[in-house]
Amino acid sequence: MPGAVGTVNDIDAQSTPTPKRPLVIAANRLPVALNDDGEWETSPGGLVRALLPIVQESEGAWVGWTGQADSAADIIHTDGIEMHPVPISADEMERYYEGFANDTLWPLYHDAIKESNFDGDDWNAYVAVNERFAVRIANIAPANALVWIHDYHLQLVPAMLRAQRSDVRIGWFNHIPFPPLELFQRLPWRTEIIKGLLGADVLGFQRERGARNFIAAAHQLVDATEVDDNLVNFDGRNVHVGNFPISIDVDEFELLASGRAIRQRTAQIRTRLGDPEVILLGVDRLDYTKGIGARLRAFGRLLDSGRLDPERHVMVQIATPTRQGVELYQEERREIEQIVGEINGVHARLGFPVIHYLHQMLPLGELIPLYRAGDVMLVTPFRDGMNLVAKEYVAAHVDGDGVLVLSEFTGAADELEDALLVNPHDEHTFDDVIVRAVEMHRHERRPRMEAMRKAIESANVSMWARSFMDVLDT
Ligand code: ADQ
Repeated sequence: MPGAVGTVNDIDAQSTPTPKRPLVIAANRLPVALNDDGEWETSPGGLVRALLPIVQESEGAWVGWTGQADSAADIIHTDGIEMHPVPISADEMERYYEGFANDTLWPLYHDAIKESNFDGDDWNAYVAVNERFAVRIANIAPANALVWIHDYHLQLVPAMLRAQRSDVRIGWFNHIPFPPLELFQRLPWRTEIIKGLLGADVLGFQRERGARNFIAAAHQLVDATEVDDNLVNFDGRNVHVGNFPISIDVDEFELLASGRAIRQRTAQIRTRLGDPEVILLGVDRLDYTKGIGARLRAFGRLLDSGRLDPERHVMVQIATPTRQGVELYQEERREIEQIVGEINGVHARLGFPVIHYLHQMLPLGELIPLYRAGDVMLVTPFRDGMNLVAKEYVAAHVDGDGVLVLSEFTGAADELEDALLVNPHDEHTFDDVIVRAVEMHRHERRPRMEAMRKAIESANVSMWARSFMDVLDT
């Protein structure tokens, strides 16, 4: 098997110059939101912070949807860069975004843990929106630009753009897993997707396994041949296929987590929760891939059996609202809220819930003290491309303490080997691992946390961006 190339560990970000060519980013969403005064503001987030300076310095642009159906926004100027909105109608939002992207591709690419909906009209909307993105990029990209397309929403754009602009270099990065051939070939439009992606010069995946899955699919479905390590030939062109594990802004998390206000808030959170011996924490988008229900059930079983004690062990679950227009997400929310109610009904005491559940988006200033207050972090998805929450928890633990329980089905498990790895489908082991985490002595906790902190410090999100750009800019 070919070795991984282009991983963030290989490069030294400081010594890598900003590319000479302009950089155009294309993603489903623009990194902006309307503020209370009706002005566009850049949304916070590690990915945006890593990419914005490169776009600014290179005088590039960003192409994407504003998130509002039927909005006809003109070019948006924020943070010294041009944002080009791609309009999407209410019908397309239902068919392209909620339908094909999030009800067909999302479950299929996550091990088909839920049945995908295969609908020809949704596919047609996906093709139409991808074509609109390609045209917009072709119209605005400076000569010889680097175009970096993000994620599963835009898999047809590479070939569509290549057909219009032969001067630009085209990269695509998949934030979610790329499934094995056996699952991918269920997709009625599998050949179109593979051909769409092969229009790129560089295809990036979170894990080497994703890159291998893509290469196998490209070979089987369109007879693309692997000519060298991480190099696939199709239609007379070579395409680089590699893994580029994404990370977070480690310095920022460490800095924020070390501040006095955050320390005070951390102490306040502990008091508010009734000063339990151990706080177990989950932070996820409310998505069925994240395994929130299985995790809560494990906590409930441990309380039922007396292996955990509601007076000493308390769980906090933060679940961010997400994709609320999709039926599977509405079902997931109902199920999770029922489990929380059942467990609290049996094990809470007046004024002291045993599970504190918030279905809310939180500012970073609240999320970081929660990470710091969490003695045991439970990151247990059934499948996840990377999982940044795991890395954020480790970065926030500037105190060198804390235990991470991490699903082996996340990309992060490749790097965070000193977490307690778990198979969330295996109830018996899952329970044992949680108890082990809760009872772990500080002599074991601290070296494990130290090793995990080293692992993330050697690979931050800027290095990730540079490593991809290095391969694209050749
Ligand atoms: P997501 O599925 O969204 O991302 P993840 O990587 O965990 O998953 O990122 C979630 C982000 O949302 C984190 O930065 C976290 O801090 C934030 N968040 C979660 N709950 C929050 C809350 N209640 N309030 C505020 N912020 C909250 C997709 C893929 C992942 C991949 C990323 C990046 O599914 O596998 O790691 O992209 O490539």
